[in-house]
Amino acid sequence: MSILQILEFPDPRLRKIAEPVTIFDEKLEVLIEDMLETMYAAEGIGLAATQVNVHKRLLVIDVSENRDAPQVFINPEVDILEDELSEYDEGCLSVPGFYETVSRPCAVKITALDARGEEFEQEAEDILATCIQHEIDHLNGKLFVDYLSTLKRQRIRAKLEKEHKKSA
Ligand code: QAP
Ligand code: CO
Repeated sequence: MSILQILEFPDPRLRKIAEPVTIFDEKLEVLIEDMLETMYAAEGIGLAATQVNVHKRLLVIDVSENRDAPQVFINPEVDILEDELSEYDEGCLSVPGFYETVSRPCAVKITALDARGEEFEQEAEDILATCIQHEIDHLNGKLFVDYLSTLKRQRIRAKLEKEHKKSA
């Protein structure tokens, strides 16, 4: 297993639209294991393939307290179950050090494939609903900072660019 490098905002590769997964092979299983390992090592609750520069429609999530309940969603589709919105302080492994409040539908139904290509459905609310929507946004080239004001987004961008220059 290996820990993968996570792209950071404003890297333009985070804007790519991911392609559906069509091949369910050993290589996909290795990618899933590596994404989980990378997410746990970074102490994240969700990671989309886009963030590790793989432009395929898959994401991993673990919102459990004990960090022992990994979930994999391949080619996920989201249906909004309730118009009500919930607010969460969102962060992102691709936007390290920044958290801002974002509103999203509070209850969703996800249809996705598992690692073997079998379809499943799952209803989600609270943090899981927020996290899945956040991760699916990544697959569409979208980041949580896109929901903020231009001013806030530009401040975050400037601070991260400065840090990237320092460590380059
Ligand atoms: C998305 O984000 C999410 O800045 C997943 O220094 C986050 O796992 C959905 C992280 C919150 C809903 C609520 C961020 C770790 C992890 C950081 C993450 C950091 C270290 C973010
Ligand atoms: Co993210």
